[in-house]
Amino acid sequence: MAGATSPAASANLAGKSGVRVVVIGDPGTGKSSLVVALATEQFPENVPRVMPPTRLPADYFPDRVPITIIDTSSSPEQKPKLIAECQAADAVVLTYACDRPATLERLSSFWLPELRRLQLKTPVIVVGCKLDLRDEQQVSLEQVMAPIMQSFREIETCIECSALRQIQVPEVFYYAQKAVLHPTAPLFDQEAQSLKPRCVRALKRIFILCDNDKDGALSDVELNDFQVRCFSAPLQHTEISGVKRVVQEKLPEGVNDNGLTLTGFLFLHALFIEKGRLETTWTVLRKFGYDNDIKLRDDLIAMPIKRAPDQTLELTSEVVDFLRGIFNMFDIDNDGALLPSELEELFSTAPENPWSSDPYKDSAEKNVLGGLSLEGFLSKWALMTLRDPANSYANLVYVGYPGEFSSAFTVTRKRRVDRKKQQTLRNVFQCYVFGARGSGKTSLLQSFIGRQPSDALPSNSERFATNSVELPDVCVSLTLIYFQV
Ligand SMILES: Nc1nc2c(ncn2[C@@H]2O[C@H](COP(=O)(O)OP(=O)(O)O)[C@@H](O)[C@H]2O)c(=O)[nH]1
Ligand SMILES: [Mg+2]
Repeated sequence: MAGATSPAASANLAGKSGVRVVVIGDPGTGKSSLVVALATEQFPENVPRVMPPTRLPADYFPDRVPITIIDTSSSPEQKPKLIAECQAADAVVLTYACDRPATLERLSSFWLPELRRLQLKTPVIVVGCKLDLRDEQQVSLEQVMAPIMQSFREIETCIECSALRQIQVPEVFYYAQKAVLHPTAPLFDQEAQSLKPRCVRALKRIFILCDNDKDGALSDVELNDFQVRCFSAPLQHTEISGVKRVVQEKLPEGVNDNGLTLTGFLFLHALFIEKGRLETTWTVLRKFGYDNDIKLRDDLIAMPIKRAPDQTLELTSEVVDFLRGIFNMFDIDNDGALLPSELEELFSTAPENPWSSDPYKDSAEKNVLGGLSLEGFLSKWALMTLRDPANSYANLVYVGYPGEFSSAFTVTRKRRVDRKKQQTLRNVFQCYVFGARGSGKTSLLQSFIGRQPSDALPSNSERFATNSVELPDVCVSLTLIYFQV
């Protein structure tokens, strides 16, 4: 489809029609000439002070995403416009002139701090213009830029170009587009020179999903299936052994008799990223449904179930069975409780442990070792489902639940109907007690848990109560959960 945005790219554009690049920098550094040279493939003898917005067609670069380039003026009266353009941009091209070292100095003394002051998260491409005028005796670009890139991590790439000689002009905007579509920051920690935790967690989940026989390694067949799924192209036998050889040379534990291990898989991705091949890792992540924050895309976890305000969602027995299964799988020491370390391992394929903060943190009883019982574990899932079904579903998927949203949750009957029939099918009840601090809310709820008569329970059910949770200031909530047994 001509002019269409590729699915991988559109997943990242969040509804926008293309990438917007703003070109900023000191006057006379060559901004406007750069824009004209790109659009016309010629060097303009005379350029207007500021070029009107320039649109590159979608097929200009292989990613098939249209680019709009915004030229700017750095005159004081244009400052509000400059700021507005920077705020609207997906990437910033920041220029200096190779023949004027003062303009290079101004990057760290003025421009980069100014962008920081605006609290922009946009990637920056630093461009040395007028490469044809560069003094050959000068130190290399790497030497000049290394300290600046060290202090300003928002710089994605630096490059030199000449609009006059048509050297590396399209490359400037290719890198700008690449920085938007395949950003480094979510994947790689430049300081530590390692994959970021969220990236590791997502890749671990992908690895496990591809390890069909669950032997902890990707065999040649599994590697090939992975390649076909992500890149729509099979791997040759020699390519597979080549990849494994590279890994094994650098990291012996990256490969074992069964194939590529998780360590090896992660090492490979770190290697791609270090070599600037970010699009490889991004393509893999996007194929498995991840967005730019390395979370599952909203449309994949959106609630397809319509419900009235007085209806809530509860776990189906299918999901409860699944959760019992993973509870037992991660209860390594088989003591009927998940220790904090076992729970961390269970959620190690999710972006983070969803229960590490309130209101889930202390919402279920723990044993003396800090272990969470099956009852407490299920209660937390029920509580999360009650409060935030999309997040609950996302976490089910992260920990390996293969089913659809609609098989994970059921909608309770409307309260109105319950009242008329004087009977409820609900298994989860949440009550709130309001009152001033210290007036006895928590003790009231605690004694309620102890005293509730068992004949009030639905037949054939176990009752679990999450601990009461202090909500801001004047409210305490208690969740009572019944599971059919
Ligand atoms: N030699 C050389 N001169 C250039 C190049 N690019 C721009 N210039 C010249 O530098 C001056 C300033 O360029 P301009 O595009 O107006 O800079 P702006 O103020 O940043 O937009 C003009 O005289 C251009 O002809 C280049 O690549 N090589
Ligand atoms: Mg100009």
